[in-house]
Amino acid sequence: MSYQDDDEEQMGPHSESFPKDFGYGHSPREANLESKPRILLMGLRRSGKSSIQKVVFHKMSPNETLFLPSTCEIVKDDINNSSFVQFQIWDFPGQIDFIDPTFDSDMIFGGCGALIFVIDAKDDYNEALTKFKNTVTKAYKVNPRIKFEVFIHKVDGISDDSKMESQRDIHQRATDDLSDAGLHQIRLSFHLTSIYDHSIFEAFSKVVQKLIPQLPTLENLLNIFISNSGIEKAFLFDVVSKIYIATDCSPVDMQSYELCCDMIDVAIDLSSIYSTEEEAFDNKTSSLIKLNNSTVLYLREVNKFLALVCILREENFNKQGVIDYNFLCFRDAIGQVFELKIRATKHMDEDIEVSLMESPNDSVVF
Ligand SMILES: Nc1nc2c(ncn2[C@@H]2O[C@H](COP(=O)(O)OP(=O)(O)OP(=O)(O)O)[C@@H](O)[C@H]2O)c(=O)[nH]1
Ligand SMILES: [Mg+2]
Repeated sequence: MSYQDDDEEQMGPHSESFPKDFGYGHSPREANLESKPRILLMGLRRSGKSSIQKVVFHKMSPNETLFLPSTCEIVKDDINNSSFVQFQIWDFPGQIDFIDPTFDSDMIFGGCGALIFVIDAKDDYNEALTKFKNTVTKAYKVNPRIKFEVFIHKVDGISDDSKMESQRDIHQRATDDLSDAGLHQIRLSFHLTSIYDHSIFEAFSKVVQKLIPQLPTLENLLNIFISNSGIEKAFLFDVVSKIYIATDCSPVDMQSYELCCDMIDVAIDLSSIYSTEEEAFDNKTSSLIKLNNSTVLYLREVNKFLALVCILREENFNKQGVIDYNFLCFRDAIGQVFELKIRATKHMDEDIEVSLMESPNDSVVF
């Protein structure tokens, strides 16, 4: 079981300050919707599914979600941020009924990569747990490869003790229910989330990462990069959504993640105000922030959609030349992974993709 600890203070709403034209790209290559991994958002009515999707992928401010109408039919959203992060999110109406014969479970669960089940932690969750059990049982029968992710949601304003208590209780009951149904082999991941802080972005990052076949390569590249550059922590960010698609193997603490998210906001905001270029984020984008605790934050553009954000000690930044040189090697290597994927997609040549997945470290040369 993987857990995400969340003992953060409640934060203010996220910046909505991305320029409007800094949206998701759409290319003809990406038109084939059905072949992309699918993430399903399920859970009871008003548990917060649509809010999560809007806040993470459409820059809606958390307060605006108060006015979201209830979802009446499945809403399919295509996410095209980068070649690494391509998937669809299907937002379900809370009242959907699996027993209904018109519910085509083979089609819905068949191509599904991850199923996020959202449980409102502020509400009585008995009904949610029953629905969870029915949903997982049905989905697992159709497609046992689905990753099941439980978002214990709306934990803002709840004390740390009650958060932990809800998580323990939900975990226990969800696992017991599944064991009773003879499904003890299913692995569940639990995340404490809220749209009012960074926890929802962190949780979504982890869900998306599980769907990226190149993840081991990316992590390996990051490990090599940081160990050769005197860097403490590095995140590879999808700039538009601010989910991180990979990080090095050292543990992630929420504060570092928040700092890096905020840095992206600052860099893009300043760039969109003062830059004479059309795009706020391009191949010359870089940013350096020195904090008053002898820590440096360093951001570099990797490609049109990805940024590398690093945290390091000030004295290690003396060797900026080494860091910059290593970064160029890192960017090249990412380019190679990216090119391989494009080629594999273009020619529909599955061999390339498979060989990339099986020997993910081949292209790593620094
Ligand atoms: N406090 C708090 N409220 C939240 C959070 N996420 C969503 N909400 C609120 O929950 C209410 C319901 O949100 P929706 O996103 O419409 O819920 P839904 O699951 O899509 O509901 P249906 O479409 O009816 O199934 C809204 O008023 C949101 O503002 C959260 O993290 N914290
Ligand atoms: Mg909804």
